[in-house]
Amino acid sequence: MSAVRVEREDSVAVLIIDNPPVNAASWEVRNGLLAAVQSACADPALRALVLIGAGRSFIAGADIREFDKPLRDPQMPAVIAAIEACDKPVVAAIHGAALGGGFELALGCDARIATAEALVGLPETTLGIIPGAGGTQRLPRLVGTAVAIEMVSSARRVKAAEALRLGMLDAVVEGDLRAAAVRHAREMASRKRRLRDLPLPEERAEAVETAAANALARGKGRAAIAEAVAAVRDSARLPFSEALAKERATFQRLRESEEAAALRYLFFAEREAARVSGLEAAKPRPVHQVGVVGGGLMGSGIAVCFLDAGLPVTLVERDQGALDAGVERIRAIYHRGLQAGRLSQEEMAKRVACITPSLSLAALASADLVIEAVFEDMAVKQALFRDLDPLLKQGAVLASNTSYLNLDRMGAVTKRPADIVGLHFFSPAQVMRLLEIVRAEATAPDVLATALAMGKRIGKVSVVARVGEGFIGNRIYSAYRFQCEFMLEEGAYPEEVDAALVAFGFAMGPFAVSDMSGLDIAWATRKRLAAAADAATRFPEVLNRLCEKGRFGQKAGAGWYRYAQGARRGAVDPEVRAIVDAVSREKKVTRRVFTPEEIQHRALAAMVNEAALLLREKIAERASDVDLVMVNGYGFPAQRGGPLFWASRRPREEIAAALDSVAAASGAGFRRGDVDAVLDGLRPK
Ligand code: T1G
Repeated sequence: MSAVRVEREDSVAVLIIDNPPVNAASWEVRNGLLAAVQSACADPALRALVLIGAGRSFIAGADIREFDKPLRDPQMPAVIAAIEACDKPVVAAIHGAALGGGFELALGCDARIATAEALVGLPETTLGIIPGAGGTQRLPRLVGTAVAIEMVSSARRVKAAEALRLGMLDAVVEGDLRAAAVRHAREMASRKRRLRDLPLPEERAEAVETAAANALARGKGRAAIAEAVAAVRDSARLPFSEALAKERATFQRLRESEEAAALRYLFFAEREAARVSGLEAAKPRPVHQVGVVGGGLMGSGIAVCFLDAGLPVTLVERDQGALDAGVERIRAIYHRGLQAGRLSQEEMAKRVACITPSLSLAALASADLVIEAVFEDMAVKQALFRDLDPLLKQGAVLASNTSYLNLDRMGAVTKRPADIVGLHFFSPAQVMRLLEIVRAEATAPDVLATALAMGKRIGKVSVVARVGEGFIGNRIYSAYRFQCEFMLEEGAYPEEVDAALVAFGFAMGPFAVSDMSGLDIAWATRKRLAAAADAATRFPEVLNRLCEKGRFGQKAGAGWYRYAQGARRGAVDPEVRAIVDAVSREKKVTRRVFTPEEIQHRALAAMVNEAALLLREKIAERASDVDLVMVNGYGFPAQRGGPLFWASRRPREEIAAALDSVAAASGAGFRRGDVDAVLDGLRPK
């Protein structure tokens, strides 16, 4: 079946784009559209055209799957040029998503009609590219340069009501979209309104400068953001055709970049992560009410995730003080949203009104999903599960926010182990996109399906992990931390390791992160791991020395760095260097200089190796799941695709050499994963 079919309504041709699931503008769609537009424009019996999508959307953008290869002609600019060359008005009828090339096609039309639930935007920079079919030239002619810069650089998806207000749409219609669009096309008669012919709206130069400065600051050196800002600014500096050609050339160049390849990989990895073995026939259980036990930092953030998704939340705490503090934390989160303009006063009031505070677990009797975020101790969690078991209704899902405890042991104290699942949020829970869903031995398929559906509903990137020490993320991050600390004993200093990994793209290095989260937590974990480890396992020493001196990080004014009162950025502390030197002397290690690249490769190779081990143990379902976890939960730079994707693009011998240095540093206890087999699955064919 052709991806584009044409139906006639008297003198109006209706071109229907039909390429499920989201009408991505594949070659078949572009080819079909060009032929249909050219034939309709040449037909004297036709006075106007309407473009409309079949199924759930207009066009979700170019077909991203085609981006690894040279794009086949006709390309989208040719389709749009045919529409602009046509002397009959062409109306875009938008429902669902009109994103990227889909919205650019609509901008190439003479009018844009949409339903209230439509979503429009140019999110190309999230894929490491810029709009390549005229979006950076036609959008400014509708909304002005400053707004266009904000839109293209933020990759924001805009709801129909706001798009209408901004002039991106000509009308938002209720009821039958097609009929409204055909009516609109008829009323346009032979009137063309090509955006390319419109002058840029008058606007204050400083508004454009401010928008550009904000975009570049937000873009933190990301190539696509800088290129997008420059392209939009070209709309005011260059003749239309010249700017259009320049935009396309930039798009093609960025499309072939490593950054774009990495971001495409992550796009599809997110969709792949939702496909979990054994769930093919499983149906999620309905969730209309949620219970959260524990209103601390994590519990309050978790409650906000559900409230933001429109779900009523019963928040339970052990005493009034703690309960009030929990509700206050939620209010504070919304207050910050209000001040930042992310939500209105009404919206805040509506969400806060959906909280039911309670001091009794019995208040959770009608909840469909209950998640605990209480103190991270097995006995405390088992006691809570024992108390909840007889109280919760049949079929309720009972979840734990534990970040490492054994879920099988937690479920074993209840009569409903099949209803138990781990929902491991990352702090701050209402901000961090990652949700590690932990599958216990007994977790029923429909409970796992419920967790995945809930993850999508609250806008998280959900990745399923099996029970194991540190699940996916903490386990890999621990291996990374170990290597970074071993390099201290061999010659590097914390600020050098941090600088090397920030240069690689991490927002913060491991030692600055450690100071922020507190060294005492890692110390407690180390002691627990050391107690269970065999004698051959080597443990780094410097952290212990710092903790023995009470240097627990920012909260203690000193950790790997020293912090002035209230400062969030630490200063290099000679005392730490002295401690590091002393440990090297005690271990009779001759200190040596590390290059930033060696630090990067060694730290990342440790991640890669641990990933190969946990994939072999089936803790994670697939390599791309691991990359999603590290990018969305541990600050791994998205433009690098994740540790496994990054390693799959490096020369084999380079990775092998880095693994050898990890093995040498880790001692006799080191276990080598089958890294090559894992990377071969990702290496370009
Ligand atoms: N290309 C190819 N496949 C796509 C696709 C696309 N653009 N968008 C979605 N899919 C697939 C997806 O992989 C999944 O497949 C299925 O559709 C459902 O998607 C020239 C160059 C539209 C909001 O960045 O944001 O245009 O897993 O699970 O949650 O300037 O998909 O079922 O096999 O995400 O309802 C710009 C990307 C492209 C939008 C729907 N466009 N898509 O969300 O479903 S660059 C985008 C989305 C561009 C031009 C440039 C979302 C959605 P499968 P889904 P959803």
